[in-house]
Amino acid sequence: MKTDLPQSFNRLKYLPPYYTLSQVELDIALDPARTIVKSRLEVLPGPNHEAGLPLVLQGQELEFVSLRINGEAHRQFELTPLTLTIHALPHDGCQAFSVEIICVCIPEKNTSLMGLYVSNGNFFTQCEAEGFRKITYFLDRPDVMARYRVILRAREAEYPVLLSNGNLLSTEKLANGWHTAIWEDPFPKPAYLFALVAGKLECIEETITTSSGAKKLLQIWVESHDLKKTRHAMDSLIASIYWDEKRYGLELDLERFMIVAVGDFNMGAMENKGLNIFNTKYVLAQAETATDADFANIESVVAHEYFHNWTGNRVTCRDWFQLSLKEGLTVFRDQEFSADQMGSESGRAVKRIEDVRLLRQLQFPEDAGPMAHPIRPDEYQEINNFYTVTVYEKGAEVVRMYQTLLGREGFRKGMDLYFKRHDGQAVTCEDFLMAMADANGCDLEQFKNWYGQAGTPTVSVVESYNAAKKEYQVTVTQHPPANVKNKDTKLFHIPLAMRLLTPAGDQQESLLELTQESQTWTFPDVETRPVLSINRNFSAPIKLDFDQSEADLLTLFSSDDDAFNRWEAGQKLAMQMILQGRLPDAALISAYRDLLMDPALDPAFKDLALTLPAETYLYEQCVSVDPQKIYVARRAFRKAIARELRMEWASLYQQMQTPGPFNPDAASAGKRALKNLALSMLLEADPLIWSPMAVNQYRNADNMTDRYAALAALVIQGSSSAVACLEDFYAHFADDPLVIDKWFSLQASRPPVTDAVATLSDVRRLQGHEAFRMNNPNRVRSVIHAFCMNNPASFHQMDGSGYAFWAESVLALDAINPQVAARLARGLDRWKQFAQPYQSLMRAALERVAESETLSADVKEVILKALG
Ligand code: 0A1
Ligand code: ZN
Repeated sequence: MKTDLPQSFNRLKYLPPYYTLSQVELDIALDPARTIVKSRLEVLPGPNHEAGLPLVLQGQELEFVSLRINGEAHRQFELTPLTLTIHALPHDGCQAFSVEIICVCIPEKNTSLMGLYVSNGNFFTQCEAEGFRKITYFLDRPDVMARYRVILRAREAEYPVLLSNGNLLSTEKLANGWHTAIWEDPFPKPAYLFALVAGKLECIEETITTSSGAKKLLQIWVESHDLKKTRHAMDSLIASIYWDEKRYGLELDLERFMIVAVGDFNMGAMENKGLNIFNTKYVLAQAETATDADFANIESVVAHEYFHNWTGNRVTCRDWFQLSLKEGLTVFRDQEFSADQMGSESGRAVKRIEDVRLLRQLQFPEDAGPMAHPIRPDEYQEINNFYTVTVYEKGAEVVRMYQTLLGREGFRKGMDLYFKRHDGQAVTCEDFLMAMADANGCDLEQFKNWYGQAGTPTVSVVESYNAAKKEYQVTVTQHPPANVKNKDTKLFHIPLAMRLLTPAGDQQESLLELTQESQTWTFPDVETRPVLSINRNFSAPIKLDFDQSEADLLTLFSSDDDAFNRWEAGQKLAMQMILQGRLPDAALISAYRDLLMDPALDPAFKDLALTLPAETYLYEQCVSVDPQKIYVARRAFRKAIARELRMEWASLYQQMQTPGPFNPDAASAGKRALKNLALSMLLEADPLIWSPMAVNQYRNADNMTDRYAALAALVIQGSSSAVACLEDFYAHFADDPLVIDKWFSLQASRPPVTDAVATLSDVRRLQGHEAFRMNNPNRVRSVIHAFCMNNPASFHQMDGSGYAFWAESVLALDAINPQVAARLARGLDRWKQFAQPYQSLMRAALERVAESETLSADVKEVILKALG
């Protein structure tokens, strides 16, 4: 292992900048092999300035050409691989001065996809968090905000479109076949929000009028053959703009707002000011090629990036420890938007269930593992590793709790004050909390602890009913998360929505605020023993330790008026039985049957209620995980539901057909979801009988949701028709990379049919396929990540073959794209939780990666923390 200790950054060591910038001028001559970047920076002494301090700029993988200060060549500087330090500044740096730098970067060699890179012949940038320093030497930190004026130059035939942030001032054709475009962004911004795009792209556009009566131009830029797939993204953008006006009084502040799609992208999308850059996966959709889930994801990612225009761009983060300030808040906003778009109360509940399921499946394990961190971390080595489900999804839960505590109106008051105080600034999570507190005249001191402590708290509940006094008591106790016990843990402020369910229905919902370690609440005049419904709508991101009887859980499952808790009771019943190796008993089957056949219930809710807890969530309930045992128990449980409810599945399959043209709205999507659950259950029950119906659906579907669901059901059952359908699917969609990603990921995440080793050999075969690309993140994720992180039963093999494949893949990817490699490296985070021999085999695989001499900072941090 390399012995040099990784550099680590500490939140408490924040210092305001010594120097800051007012104006940035960039002149960029785009050439894949040699892009020349000329910058002119207007530098000012910063809030922390002292006379004589050098100006230290960040730069990475750049070729330095020249430096001028106030127009004169300047030689007093030092270059290191990561910095340019400029000494002997005019007036000791106490007055404004200009810095002009010329440097060169090589976009075509940039496989990290950070900074300036080439994808399918076009240029794109990704600057968050620290990519701008790969374009030019700069004060690359979010609390340095400047106005940008950008001249882009390129050969016109190859790069007819030249885009950057803000407004287009002018364009010009030059004599040598080159052309230029000048862009100016009126809003000061940190470098991480800079973007440029150049190449052969086309757009759809719309002009809308916003609340102040101003006209705004909206554009979505894609390769020309994808234009037909942009309508849904445009509709989502327009809906987001109007929603933000209505819910928060926030108007689009630019004359022009652009979205550009790129096929090579590390993440989902990026909120660069006025020029959002998106992974194609979150822009392109058509009924024939995108599933309902894709449509929903596009709607929420488009909204997310748009909402960042205020929560992230107008008010940004002081430093990267504050990342959740913009991400938690913006995820909360996009969740609320998507919930409203569902168009009904039951739709809102469905969205909430989906969000919580994701949180528990991904964030709870993170919060219990070696990478656990508070939503505002205290320490990091590589900031790219902190774009986590904790910062995003738990961060959103924390923001949601403000709303639960203050009410929607109180939350809105807090938002208004936040913008009034901080528009145009780079601020901290504490500033947000203070705006919420001050706007509502309340004390949120204890609430702060949600920002500083890692781990998921457990809340235990003990109830008692005194029939003689007609009195019900509940005692609630909070326990610090097990993995952070040793530190002096502080108590959380936990909002618990609750209601006592009684036959008379006479008890109202109330909010218990748990601020002490243990509190008891007494309820008088409760005529009969009630059933407690607590943490309704998942009002706090906690683990509930409540030994509720199966009879009470069944009552909740069949009649709780809080849809989230109704779903939750069903999950808990199923989870307990699976972990005990039991099959569903008659009472549960009958509750499932009643729920499925209830005409008043939303089909999307039924689908979620009959979807079992994920294997990885089941792991979290075990002290020592045996992945094969859990897989077998869960699968057997599922098969029992499939068989016992055959008749119901068959009838739902017919009832849930959605005739007429495809509509991606929530109601139709819900019906398709339930229909396709029915199909997969029928195949689970009797694959031989029902496979032909799946083949039929596969062939005749007019949309990807139905086609893919049928194919998946066949592949998962190892049906003899699966091979031919897979071949047909590939032939049909070979030109569409996003659909081919689905083809790869379906095969790589197929659970073991007979023996699991077969899946790994399939994965190796897929890697040798002509369409596999190791440098395209979507493709890599659809094969390698899908197998290692989304197919636990095939991955966790007793011979350690899955782990060996993982180690080999982490190392191979790290040489190409450290961020994508580091995500994969997280796949063994929870190794200590596993039984033998898995645990030792995982450790050996981690050690094998750790031994590499050439690990990136990204992968090194993940691996060393896992082993540490
Ligand atoms: N701010 C973006 C996420 C993002 C972060 C880093 C990226 O490149 C490494 C790209 C996108 C968002 O929250 O959508
Ligand atoms: Zn975001």
